[in-house]
Amino acid sequence: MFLFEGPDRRKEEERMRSEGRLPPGQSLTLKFPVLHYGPVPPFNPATWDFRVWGEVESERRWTWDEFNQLPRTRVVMDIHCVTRWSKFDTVWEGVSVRTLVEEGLIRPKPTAKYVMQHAEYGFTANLPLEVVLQDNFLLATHFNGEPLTPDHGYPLRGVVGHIPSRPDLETPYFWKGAKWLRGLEFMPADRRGFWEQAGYHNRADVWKEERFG
Ligand SMILES: Nc1nc2c(c(=O)[nH]1)N[C@H]1C(S)=C(S)[C@@H](COP(=O)(O)O)O[C@H]1N2
Ligand SMILES: [Mo]
Repeated sequence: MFLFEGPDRRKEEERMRSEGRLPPGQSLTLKFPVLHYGPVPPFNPATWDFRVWGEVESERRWTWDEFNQLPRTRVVMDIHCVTRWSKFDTVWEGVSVRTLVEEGLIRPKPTAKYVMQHAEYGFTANLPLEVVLQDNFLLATHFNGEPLTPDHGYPLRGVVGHIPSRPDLETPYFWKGAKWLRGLEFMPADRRGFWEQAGYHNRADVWKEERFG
């Protein structure tokens, strides 16, 4: 993956290492690799919806048009894949779950402790609620100023990454963001998602190299 990226890659990698932004065991890529299990799903804006259910005061369902009326947020993050590539200063736009909670658009019950992302074809990814409410987790529609491409999750995906100015935020590996996202389930207890059931680490902290469970 790294052989043909030229001399810029190594220079950039050294810079990130010296700035303390390269987690252990990771290499910088200038590309944006595509990784997922199964096919890329079609998108039909007339039938697509986004649902919120489980440990919430009232369940929610937004159509694609309605989802696009929600308050929007832009986040710049470094993303770290468990397969050892890292991509720096990636720009994401979309909807912050924290904002939805602050605006009362989602009202988690006090019993809500974990969140499952539910994507097309039954793909799932679990995170603690406290991580989903952090500034480094976003329901993203856009990458680097453009709508997501189909293979990166169009029209909507979860993303989680590292904000260099926010070392206080827990940073899980990038698989903890589900592409082709269709809903969030608020849960009283943890359940393992797709890759977590397949042997990957449940918490997946990049700085602790929590790759496998
Ligand atoms: N729906 C879905 N989302 C998914 C996956 C998947 O298999 N299905 N794989 C995860 C994994 S393992 C990774 S590393 C990232 C990769 O995202 P990318 O293809 O945009 O680089 O997506 C995550 N989200
Ligand atoms: Mo992955």
